[in-house]
Amino acid sequence: MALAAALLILLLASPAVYAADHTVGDSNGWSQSVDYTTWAKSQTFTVGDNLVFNYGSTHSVDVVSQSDYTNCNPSSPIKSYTGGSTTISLTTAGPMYFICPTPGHCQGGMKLAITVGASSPSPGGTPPATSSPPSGSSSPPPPTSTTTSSPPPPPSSSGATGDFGNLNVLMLVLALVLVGLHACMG
Ligand SMILES: [Cu+2]
Repeated sequence: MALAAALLILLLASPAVYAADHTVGDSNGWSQSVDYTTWAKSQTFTVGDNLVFNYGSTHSVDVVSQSDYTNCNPSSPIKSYTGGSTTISLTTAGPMYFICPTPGHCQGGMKLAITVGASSPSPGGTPPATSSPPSGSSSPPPPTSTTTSSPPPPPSSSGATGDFGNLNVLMLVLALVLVGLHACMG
């Protein structure tokens, strides 16, 4: 029971810790043959995700300001990456701008603007409620027992009102059997 609950909690919590990798340009990578405006629109960027740049030796990745993105100005990058494979983790919500600083490449389209959304809020809605018996169900009438030795019904953890009557009958039968056995032995 406790294990099942723990597993359920783990299952519900897992989407929150899941981080997506966004490969820039998909299979085309970071190159001069991709419309990154269109590509960016196809993605949903969330804090905790990673941006993966794959590129050839003639390219680099600069993180730049919005105006440097707009003007293709590579002279004052916020950060510069080289080496052919760069993974940038998206740690803050808001816009981010990238250009290739190789002369002419940004003007040719190697520029990327993304908007990082805040990490997903707590899982929307409450989990579907487990089946519960209707609260208005009529409870069985109090058992009228003629035997004085009938023990009270033990507290049932299942608590289903439907089982209550059956259990009481069972206990009554059991009590009668016990009384009969006692009479036989005595
Ligand atoms: Cu380039």
